[in-house]
Amino acid sequence: MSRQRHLRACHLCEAICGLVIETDGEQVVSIKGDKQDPLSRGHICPKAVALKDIHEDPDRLRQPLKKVIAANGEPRWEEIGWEEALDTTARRLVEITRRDGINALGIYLGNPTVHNYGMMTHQGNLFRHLRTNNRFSATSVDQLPHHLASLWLFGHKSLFPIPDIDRTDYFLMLGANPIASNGSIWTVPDIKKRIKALKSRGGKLVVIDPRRTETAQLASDHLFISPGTDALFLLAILNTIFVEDLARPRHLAAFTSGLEEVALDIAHFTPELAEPHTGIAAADMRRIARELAQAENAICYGRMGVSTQAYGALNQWLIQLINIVTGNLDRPGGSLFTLPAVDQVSNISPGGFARHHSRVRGLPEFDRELPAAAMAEEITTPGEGQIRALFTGAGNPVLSTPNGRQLDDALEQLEFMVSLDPYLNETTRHADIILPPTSPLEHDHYDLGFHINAIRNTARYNEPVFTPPPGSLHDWEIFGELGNRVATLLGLTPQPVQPPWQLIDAGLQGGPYGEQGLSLAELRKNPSGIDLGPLQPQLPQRLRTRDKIIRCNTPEPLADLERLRQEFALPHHGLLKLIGRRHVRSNNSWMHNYRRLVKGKDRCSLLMHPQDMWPRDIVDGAAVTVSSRAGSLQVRVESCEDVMPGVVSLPHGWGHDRPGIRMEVARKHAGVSCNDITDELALDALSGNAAVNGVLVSVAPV
Ligand SMILES: Nc1nc2c(c(=O)[nH]1)N[C@H]1C(S)=C(S)[C@@H](COP(=O)(O)OP(=O)(O)OC[C@H]3O[C@@H](n4cnc5c(=O)[nH]c(N)nc54)[C@H](O)[C@@H]3O)O[C@H]1N2
Ligand SMILES: Nc1nc2c(c(=O)[nH]1)N[C@H]1C(S)=C(S)[C@@H](COP(=O)(O)OP(=O)(O)OC[C@H]3O[C@@H](n4cnc5c(=O)[nH]c(N)nc54)[C@H](O)[C@@H]3O)O[C@H]1N2
Ligand code: SF4
Ligand SMILES: [Mo]
Repeated sequence: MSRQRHLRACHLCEAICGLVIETDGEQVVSIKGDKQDPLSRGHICPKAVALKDIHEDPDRLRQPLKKVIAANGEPRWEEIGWEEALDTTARRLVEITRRDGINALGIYLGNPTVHNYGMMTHQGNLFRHLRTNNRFSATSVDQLPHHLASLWLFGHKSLFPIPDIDRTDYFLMLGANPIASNGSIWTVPDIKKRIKALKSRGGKLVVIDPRRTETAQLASDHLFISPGTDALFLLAILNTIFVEDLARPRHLAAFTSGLEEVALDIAHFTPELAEPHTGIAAADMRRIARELAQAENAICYGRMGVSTQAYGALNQWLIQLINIVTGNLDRPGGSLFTLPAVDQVSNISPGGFARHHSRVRGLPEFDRELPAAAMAEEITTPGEGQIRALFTGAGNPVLSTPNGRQLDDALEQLEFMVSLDPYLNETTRHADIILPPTSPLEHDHYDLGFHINAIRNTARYNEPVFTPPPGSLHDWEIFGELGNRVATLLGLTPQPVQPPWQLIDAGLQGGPYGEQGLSLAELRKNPSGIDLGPLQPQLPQRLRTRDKIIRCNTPEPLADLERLRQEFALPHHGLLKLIGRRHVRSNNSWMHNYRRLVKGKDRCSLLMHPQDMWPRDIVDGAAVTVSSRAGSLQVRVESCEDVMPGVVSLPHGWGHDRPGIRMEVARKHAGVSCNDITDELALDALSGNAAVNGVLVSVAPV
């Protein structure tokens, strides 16, 4: 019998569930939840089993590919050896940056980077030699506003207050659908059970969302909100708390300043002002403000829907101010900071904002990265600093960034592109070289990215399930190899590349639990993970601000109020607003190649309220054209009373029928890419984050 039982955390989403994986030789026999995991307690979702499919997928690349242009001009891919792939990549990157300057290199890193700890620890091995200003990542189509709010208020981009759902009485949730997403900037496996527990102990969950989502259906109360108007709602809540004298910062008062100024500056933003724009009655806003402020413990939390929209940074800042004035920050049953075993807050830079700007549109950097919405124009606009070579790693920006069609075209203009990715997909088809790493089950795992956002302090390390095939390289090894080649070409001395687990071991031993003996050896002995206890109040010590004070009167969002005031003084545009949606059997753009996840009814449809269909002569199931400033697409409409009238919803990450991709299952379930019509000019002007929600569109029968 070669049957073996392996313990491994799932890295596919932020819930980091513990898994028990049974194998027989090279085959995965079963994948189940690990009941011993102190965080996930046995929970898994349908994606966990897809780890087997990823591992076994015949389309997953196992060998580097090089693009060769045939005599008829058609591209063809040739498998090449690692030496040639790495040598060519290093040589081309150095040649182009020597000739045109360092900013001729663009870098885009996608979401799986943060789910793969070796990519986090080792990207610097390459990029410290290539310090370009043209760095981009999925951050600016996602959580950039959260980082800014944390930087401004708490002094570090990664100090995220985590909703303590298991101990709260009242939960106000905006623009999040954890039943589908399994939580985000909030590692909360088994959310359904936790919501049910909250309700059965008499607590309340109130969801504010333009769609009656799977989460909204479980909530005590759901209110539709018109996309992009949350800032008015949040201001009305905060304003009511001040006006009705409900503010009670409790222990936070001792190290918080500037609230009086905020109260004055927002006095104009009443529930009556918000009502016609949000679609929520002023009386409901007052009621929610009172309930939130008077609950013993309460949480205000907002995610993608309030982050990737025109007022993302203002929203995230307002959410934290609400948690502060109600005294619910740093309080059990409110939102607390974690104390992870490897403490990113102590190990990485706090981040900075607007220290330089993008060349073409003058958009601000955050944490040395520029908004992804500016990538295409930085490739196509001639002049000094134009991107001529691009490195993409674990990203699919053609499907995931606004106006992806424009980027799709722009990538063809590059002189050289290399992609660190296991698939030949919509983005990597433009590369000259694709470098495929080992499969997830072939490398070890420590969740450097998500223990920091978890509802309980825990730590878990797991060995690889399978031995990597001879000659294959992990993502971190590829970074190490490329880094050393680039260093040599630049006349520097190559450095030995330490495996990432050594860095984790050092991080554990030097971390907050190191003195109690936490080390990699301890984690190896406890492969289901070690429980480090519930989240604890840690303020003001945990703050990284000057003098350990939370300064609430942050100039940038306060100045942004003027933009809000002006926008909502304009007459209504009469267009529909496009929002996204997530499904538990999907994961952004890259998990559509596994039969068990895509089978069944086609999920890439446009949800539309019947009230919006009749006047346009649109019937259920019809093909419609959806148009925006950026472009148009055709898709099947699905009549749905769960979206707010005036709103249409289309998931992102589809559109797999482009020529030249090698993902056969995905191609058969192609769908359309929502980001063909999102707009690279639609941004949160304050942060530079893409506004992929609330895009103005018109819809007509085909
Ligand atoms: N199954 C699955 N899980 C995932 C992912 C996935 O693709 N599939 N992706 C992962 C990633 S990368 C992330 S970042 C997280 C995201 O995690 P979540 O933010 O929890 O997930 P979303 O489903 O994007 O939820 C956004 C919600 O905002 C609503 N919304 C849209 N516009 C507005 C608005 O203007 N105002 C308000 N109030 N609401 C609005 C939408 O209707 C939607 O319900 O999920 C992660 N988990
Ligand atoms: N309209 C709209 N657009 C959105 C969103 C939305 O809600 N609506 N959501 C946004 C959000 S939250 C995010 S995070 C972004 C995601 O945007 P991206 O990160 O750009 O895209 P993904 O779809 O996650 O693509 C991941 C890529 O990584 C590869 N990959 C997977 N695992 C590994 C690995 O271990 N190593 C390497 N080297 N590669 C790997 C996959 O093959 C795939 O090519 O999309 C954003 N775009
Ligand atoms: S919820 Fe997320 S972490 Fe848990 S099994 Fe599903 S994909 Fe994996
Ligand atoms: Mo994301």
